[in-house]
Amino acid sequence: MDAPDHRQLVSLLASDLAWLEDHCRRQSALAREAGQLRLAAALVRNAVGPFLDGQSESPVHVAVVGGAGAGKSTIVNFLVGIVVADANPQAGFTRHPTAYVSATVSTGWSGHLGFLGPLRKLDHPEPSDLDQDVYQVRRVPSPAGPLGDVVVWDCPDMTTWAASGYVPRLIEVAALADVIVYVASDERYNDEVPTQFLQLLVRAGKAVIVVLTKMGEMQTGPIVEHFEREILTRLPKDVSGRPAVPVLAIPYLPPALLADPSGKGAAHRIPLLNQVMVLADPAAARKRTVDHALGYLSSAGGEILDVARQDLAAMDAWRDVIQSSRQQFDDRYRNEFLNGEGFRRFDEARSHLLDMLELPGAGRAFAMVMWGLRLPYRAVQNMVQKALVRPPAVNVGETQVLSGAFRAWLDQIRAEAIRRGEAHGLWKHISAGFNSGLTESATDQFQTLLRGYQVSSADEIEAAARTVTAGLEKHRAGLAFLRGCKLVLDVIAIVLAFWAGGWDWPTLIYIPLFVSIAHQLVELGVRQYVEGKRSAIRSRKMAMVSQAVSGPMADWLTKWPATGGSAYEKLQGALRRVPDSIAQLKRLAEPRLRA
Ligand SMILES: Nc1nc2c(ncn2[C@@H]2O[C@H](COP(=O)(O)OP(=O)(O)OP(=O)(O)O)[C@@H](O)[C@H]2O)c(=O)[nH]1
Ligand SMILES: [Mg+2]
Repeated sequence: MDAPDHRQLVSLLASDLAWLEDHCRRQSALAREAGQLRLAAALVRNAVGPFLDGQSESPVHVAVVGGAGAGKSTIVNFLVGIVVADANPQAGFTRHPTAYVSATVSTGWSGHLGFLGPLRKLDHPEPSDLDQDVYQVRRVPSPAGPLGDVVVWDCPDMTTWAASGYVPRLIEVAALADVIVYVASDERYNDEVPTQFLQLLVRAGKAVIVVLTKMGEMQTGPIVEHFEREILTRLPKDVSGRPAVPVLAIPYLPPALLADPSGKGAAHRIPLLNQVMVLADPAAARKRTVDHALGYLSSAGGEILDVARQDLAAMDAWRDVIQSSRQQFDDRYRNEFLNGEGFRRFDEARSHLLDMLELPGAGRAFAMVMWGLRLPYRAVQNMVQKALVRPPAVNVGETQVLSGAFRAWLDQIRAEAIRRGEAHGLWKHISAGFNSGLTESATDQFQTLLRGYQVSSADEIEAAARTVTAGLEKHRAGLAFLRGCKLVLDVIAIVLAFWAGGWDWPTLIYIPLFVSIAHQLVELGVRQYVEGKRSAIRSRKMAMVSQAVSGPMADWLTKWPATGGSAYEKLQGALRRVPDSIAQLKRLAEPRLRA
């Protein structure tokens, strides 16, 4: 295993999760999700990172958590065996985590990089109501009883997810813990927020023991049963299926028992210790912690990232707005330019093609005669054309149409961003962008795309017009064949004229008439062929504008909110990296976990 490699991964993943947590904390509705992200980041920093670094599997960490005034500090004293923690009637008294370790246990684990995230280690004892992002490690005289190589953590309460100050302090230690002792008092054991927290811990694969406190002696049975029915049955299944969560009850004890946990209180202490010892075997506990943490991170990866669902939905909505307005841009180009554009270059190509079909060399005289015979026909044709065809409407230039359509496009999305401003921060970000240079940079981008398009477009039209005649210019045999056909048609026309008129004067009328009809047929064929090419170039131009202008422009606009170091850029980066980093960490840990 490459050390710097996994350290980089751990810190990248932890900082991505921390960024997402911060992003959630700014949206009050996402306080619970923020807690979830904090737990995920803390699992990475406090459990997975030290394990990959080869940290020793002991001491095992036991964290005592629960609602305010539930009796956590009291339970800590029972675990340690002597009164060490400040149990205080004021609910919410304990404000930062304190670790209790016996004098013989090493405290090297607290030196690990990133340990407990933002919490600073106090170097001398302070009262447990010090309300700061700190933790302390207190040495206690060798505990009375079997709890040797264990660190017992007294934690602040869990009463609201939104308590941005001290809830993260609790979550840091909960993530570190190999065993969690969840304390709930008789009156408050089904409070919503602590129960949600319990659910999250179980979901994250923590080994949990529930201790219900302060009920009357007679109430222990019914309360345990009620808790199991109401709370435990609603717990989520963790990665290894439904966890066995043992539930103990410690009734309301007289002060004398509280003051002497390992003596007078031993009857209540021993069953608790037994449960903890089952789960705190160093050989299994740490691997279980890390294995379950990685299992949780990979299976809940999507759920964790769900916090960004509103952002992603807003980005999808933005993309949809861009796509539909892009469609309007394309439609406007088609209606205002393409449909009215004649591509006159194709008219030239058509007359050139007709000229080519005339006989060359010695046949020239015959062609001239035919041309002469068609004089009346041409005169009539010119007259009809003049009478029927309206002068072509002035077609607005292509660049002008494209630029106008682009301005309309920007106006439309700007109006949309203003209209949706209240729906999500993304729209505000876009509106603000329009006030600070988005129009200008989008226009620059459009001009660049337009120039690229114009260069290739001119070439494209010329090339398409050339193909009208180029094929025949190359294939002389084909051209000769077509000329032959035209000659045959003319000859047939003349023969038909004689057949119809005989050697009489009507033949003099039939000959120019039939010859003109034959020529009209040829012209029709040529027109058909050239019109096919003309409509092909229309479709081709539409495709080119779509590919070279509106498509890339739409991409640019779609991506704009996630560029320039914006929050959306970071969000996208984090969302992309997180699942990947989790998978890599899992691969790195796998061999050691199975060893
Ligand atoms: N008499 C008696 N008092 C108890 C018992 N359990 C807890 N208490 C008292 O209840 C109060 C709160 O207990 P703590 O252990 O401080 O509770 P906590 O969960 O640590 O509370 P915070 O740190 O304030 O969240 C303290 O005054 C304890 O002495 C008990 O079984 N009997
Ligand atoms: Mg306390």
